[in-house]
Amino acid sequence: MNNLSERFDATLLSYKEILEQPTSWEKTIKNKDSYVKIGRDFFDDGINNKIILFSGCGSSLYLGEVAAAYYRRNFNSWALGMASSEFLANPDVLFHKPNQTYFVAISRSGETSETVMALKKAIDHGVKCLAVTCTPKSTLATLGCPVLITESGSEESVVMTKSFSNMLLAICLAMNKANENDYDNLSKHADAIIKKYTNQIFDFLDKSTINRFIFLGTSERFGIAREASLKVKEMAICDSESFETLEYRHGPISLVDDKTLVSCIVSPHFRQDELEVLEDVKKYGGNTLIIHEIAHESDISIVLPEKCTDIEKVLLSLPVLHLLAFFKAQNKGINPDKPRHLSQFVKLPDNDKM
Ligand code: F1P
Repeated sequence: MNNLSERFDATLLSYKEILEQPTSWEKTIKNKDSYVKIGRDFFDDGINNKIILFSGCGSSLYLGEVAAAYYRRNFNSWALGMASSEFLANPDVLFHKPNQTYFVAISRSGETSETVMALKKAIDHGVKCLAVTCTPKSTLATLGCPVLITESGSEESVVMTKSFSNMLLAICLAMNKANENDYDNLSKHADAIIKKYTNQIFDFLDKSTINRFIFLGTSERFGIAREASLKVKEMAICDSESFETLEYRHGPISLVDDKTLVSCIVSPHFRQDELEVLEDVKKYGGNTLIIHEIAHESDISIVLPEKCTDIEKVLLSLPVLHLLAFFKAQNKGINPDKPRHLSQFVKLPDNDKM
């Protein structure tokens, strides 16, 4: 990676935080027992047919969507990720069954107005709640419900990268569906993937004139696609969208041209159908990036270790997608540490009144 670091600013904070993911994950995994303890009382407390609503804003919303899909898969029970503002606009609709509804509020800062207010509303409605944050002394963490704290995910950048993956990891650990040795090699794999693909991603963006980014995925991977799309907007100020993979054919594919990059985080549960969408993209002259455990014909093929569990593969897809957004920013001469119009969290003007 040495000569590459002469071609972009490797001293940037967001780059440092993207690369810190493997070591920070190790720290989060070491806290497994404390997460499992909190998670047992919440996710696995023996109450059947409950509905879990994950709430957040921006990246934390997409993280909630990934967590909800992971919960649905593992508990055969219903869960949804929703924007915190929905709970402010429709509290009586969403909390109409307080005995069956559980609520998870996710926020890196623990200060985002909508998420703090949504948690207060859930508590007021008598719903069982859990908070997830990287900031132990935040408002969210001190409202009185149990809290999953992921301090190793805390970051200085405005744009969320390692906070997302570490909070996701903590939530998955809290659900306690892993086998004894799962996650043991996760950090090593992440390091290897970053080392293997950094140059390739940089070179591809350097040589091409991509100006439209599309991210596709299903279930957990759809939440990742939404997050990857947000990274490109925030870091590189570039048009980007995300879709459930097969939805892409229902209209949006009409925009594909040689300046379009369609990235798909391919699911082992839906591989063939997703790969066929990418073949269509190629047919219409677009570029493709495939993240999967088997190498496939594409402009960039990121191969994940086959032996990892499904959620490990989901986590391993994040650093390369972060790098894609980061390098596009560098390629456009934009500083991703100073994203336009954005701050670490959004505080509404009437925050204190609510
Ligand atoms: C959520 C968030 C970020 C976003 C931003 C404003 O923050 O929406 O995802 O990048 O600039 O805040 P939080 O609630 O997770 O702290």
